[in-house]
Amino acid sequence: MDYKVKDMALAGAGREELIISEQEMPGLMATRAKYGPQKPLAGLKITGSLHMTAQTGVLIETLRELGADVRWASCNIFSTQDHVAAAIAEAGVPVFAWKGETLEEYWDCTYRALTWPDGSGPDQIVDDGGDATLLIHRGCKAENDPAILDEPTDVYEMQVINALLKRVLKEDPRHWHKVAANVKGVSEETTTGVHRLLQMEEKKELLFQAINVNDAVTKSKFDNVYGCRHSLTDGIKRAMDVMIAGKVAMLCGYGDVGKGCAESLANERARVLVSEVDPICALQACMAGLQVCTVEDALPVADIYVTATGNCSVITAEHMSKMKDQAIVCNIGHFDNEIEVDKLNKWPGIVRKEIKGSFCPVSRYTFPDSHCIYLLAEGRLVNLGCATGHPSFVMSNSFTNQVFAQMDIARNPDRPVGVYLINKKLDEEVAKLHLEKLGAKLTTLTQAQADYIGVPVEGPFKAETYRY
Ligand code: NAD
Ligand code: 3DD
Repeated sequence: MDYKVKDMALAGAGREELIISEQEMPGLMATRAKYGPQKPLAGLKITGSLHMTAQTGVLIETLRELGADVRWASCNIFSTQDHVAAAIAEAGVPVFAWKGETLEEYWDCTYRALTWPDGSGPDQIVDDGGDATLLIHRGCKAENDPAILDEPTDVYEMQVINALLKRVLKEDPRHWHKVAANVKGVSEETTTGVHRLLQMEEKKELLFQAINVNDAVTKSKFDNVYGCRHSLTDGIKRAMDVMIAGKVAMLCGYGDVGKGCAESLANERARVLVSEVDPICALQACMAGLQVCTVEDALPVADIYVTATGNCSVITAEHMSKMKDQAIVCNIGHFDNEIEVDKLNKWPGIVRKEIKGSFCPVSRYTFPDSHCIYLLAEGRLVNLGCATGHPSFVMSNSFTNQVFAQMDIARNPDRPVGVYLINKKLDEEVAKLHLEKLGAKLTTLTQAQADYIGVPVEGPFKAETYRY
């Protein structure tokens, strides 16, 4: 079977979920209506590595409506909604995803989503965090120098990737060079994935063009902010079912995601503390009435910890050893290295008990001094590991940008290697597609007004460099 999901019997329920999501994703549905007949993606093989949720299901079926031949894997071991994955498989899409994958299964799913039955790879990629892009790039490096796969590493996930690449190398020593040569470009969904692309561009290692979807205003100032505002406390409440009101929450990072998380926690009437390294973001937190302090300052008082930085080791094992009894610790950043989970698991005398299984991962860690902390989703993003992520309407903005980016790559397959932004006019078109659903009515500039503020009557309305 050219798919692998949890249980095909769930497909009916998944289809119902997709029907609900379609009603809440006007941008994607309008894009299907407008561009579907032209089939702008016809003949193109597209691999997706993006959380296999109901919202992503609507994205997948939009790409197919535009003519693409799609294969899909999730970009996180806990974020798949199994009933939706079954519905997408039933619709004929090779999807390789289920909630609770092991790391070995996860990377094998990514490899299968990148590999068509004839052994060829994709023309284009939709990536979220850069794992599909990483596998191609590390594969090419390993084909040039197989010894890198034997370099010692204490990062277990890298050991898993190396083992997979050794297996592929044996089957075809030039597989990844052939795949990379055919890829016309990738559109990257998230902040951390864009950071990875920019680092590769800086080191002149990037092998194909990349569209930075994250920094479209209608993505990062919506999904990252309002999506997390909706889904952070959803994840915490489903995991722990504790009262958030009146509790002290320590939020690490006050960027786009952090701003949404602060609102999410404040809406539940938590008292929110913020840690930041950027003085401007720290000052913004102060202006929002939040106390800016360090994690160490919070240890005696905080009941809930949330990391939202895209950085590593923000909450250390040492921190957790000094937290209040019953503290709740979670991450909403893309990767699981914001919290030192490996070191926590190796803490002398620590006792770990899994509470709820992979449908909502919660672990209780008891320290030798008998205090315990609760770690949600094993330090992976809590809104998708313990809940269903952002709602459809806000994801419709992100994913309409994804479809625009995929069409842009299809129109410009030979664009020079580099990382590119989506232009402001398209960004504003995405916003326009979502206003009617909310009953919003735009005002039209007169020519005199347009001249006065120096913009075209039809926009774009703010300079590309404007910081929202
Ligand atoms: P951002 O760059 O806007 O914000 C990150 C903030 O963290 C910055 O202000 C930075 O100064 C701060 N920071 C960095 N290191 C820190 C440290 N050690 N201590 C305190 N603060 C620190 O990024 P963003 O768009 O907010 O994304 C944050 C993370 O969330 C990324 O990994 C992104 O990929 C991910 N993300 C997750 C979701 C989700 O649904 N779970 C959605 C969007 C983005
Ligand atoms: N992300 C959050 N909720 C999601 C959902 N319901 N479906 C798919 C992906 C979802 C993650 C996105 O916010 C992604 O854009 C990111 O991590 O930036």
